[in-house]
Amino acid sequence: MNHNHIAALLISITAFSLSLDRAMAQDSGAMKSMPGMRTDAAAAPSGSAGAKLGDLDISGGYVRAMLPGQPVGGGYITIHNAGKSDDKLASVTSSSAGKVELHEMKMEGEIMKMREIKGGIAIPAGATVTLAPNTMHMMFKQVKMPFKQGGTVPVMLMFDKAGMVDINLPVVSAKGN
Ligand SMILES: [Cu+2]
Repeated sequence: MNHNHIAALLISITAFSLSLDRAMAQDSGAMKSMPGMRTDAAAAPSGSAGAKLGDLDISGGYVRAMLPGQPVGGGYITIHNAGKSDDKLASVTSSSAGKVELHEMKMEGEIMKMREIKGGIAIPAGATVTLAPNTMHMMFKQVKMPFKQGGTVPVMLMFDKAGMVDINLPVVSAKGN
């Protein structure tokens, strides 16, 4: 994908969400007055999992079903730190995978690449950190049984301050919905 293609893609996405906003605004006056309303492609699918752990509000957790032959799985989650001290997602483990790594997506020249985030993900006081497609994800390696839509994948999240929490992440479609 070259820069022109990316620019064209961004323009078409913007045009799409603009026309969608307009359509919704026309659809009902009530919707217009909802400031939180967004056409957000990275929104977590319905049925996603969460938990409360100390000052942390964890929500929107899910994994994607794995396509045949796909060796690794991807998972996403949102963490809000309502407390006054910084925290950090230090590591993730799962009984469904030999190991779970934290990865980030980065443009290297014109190619989107992922790489491991060493040392965990900072969750600053007051911040909301979202692991979402195109930003960060949990990468499941040495997966025992390929993730199937409708199933669940148990994870244990370990935070430096808040401690650890078990969450069962639902498996949604490979497309993420
Ligand atoms: Cu990855």
